[in-house]
Amino acid sequence: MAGVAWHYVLKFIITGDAAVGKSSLLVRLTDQRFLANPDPTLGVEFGSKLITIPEENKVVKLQCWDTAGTESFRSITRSYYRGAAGCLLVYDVTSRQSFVDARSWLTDVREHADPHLTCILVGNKIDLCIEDGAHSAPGKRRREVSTDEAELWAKQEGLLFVEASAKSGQNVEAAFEQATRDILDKIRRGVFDDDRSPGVKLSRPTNSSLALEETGKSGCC
Ligand SMILES: Nc1nc2c(ncn2[C@@H]2O[C@H](COP(=O)(O)OP(=O)(O)O)[C@@H](O)[C@H]2O)c(=O)[nH]1
Ligand SMILES: [Mg+2]
Repeated sequence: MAGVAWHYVLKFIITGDAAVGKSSLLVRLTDQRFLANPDPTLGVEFGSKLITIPEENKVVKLQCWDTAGTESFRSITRSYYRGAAGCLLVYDVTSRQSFVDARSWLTDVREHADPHLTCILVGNKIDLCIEDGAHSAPGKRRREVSTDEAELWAKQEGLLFVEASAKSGQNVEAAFEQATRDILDKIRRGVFDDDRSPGVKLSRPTNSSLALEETGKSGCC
């Protein structure tokens, strides 16, 4: 891998109800920190992170887009979803409503994004849950969505699944890695290509490894 900054650039989108922790997951991924009182996201925010997938001997640059806009006006979604290879569909394990609403976010994703996009369902805020049988404690909440129920729904919908905490950092990088492995597998199988993945370009450099580059690369990343 000498001299190679990255082998692939993959665009990820993060979607789900307001306050489920989308921005916090992105900040945890890119900055390894957690803000108890983050500013609400204005429009679309962007974060970038290099990750290594050792068994593939590949370095991948994740470009992650985090929204607020779609929470109140979903009309910008088309441009937001365009070219995304991966999606984090986030709900809060202590909010049943956010899990119910994940269905309509998934409908939006299916309507606007590449049909081959890899989507991972992320149950966030597991650090908040009161353990089974434990009494309530300050700052803790009852879990409203069981792991089994979410896992079953994810399976039915063909989604990957993980529970995570932006606060503790548990499973945050793992969520992105799991989705990235799945995307790399699709690239290997030729699922993503120039015609079917607008905004994403596949090319074969001379060293015969596949490179995935965004077309019309902007200066932001
Ligand atoms: N305890 C806990 N709080 C979280 C977690 N993720 C986010 N939060 C809090 O939930 C609130 C909303 O988070 P934010 O990232 O702005 O949500 P967004 O609207 O989906 O982007 C903030 O007060 C965060 O500090 C988590 O994993 N655990
Ligand atoms: Mg936000």
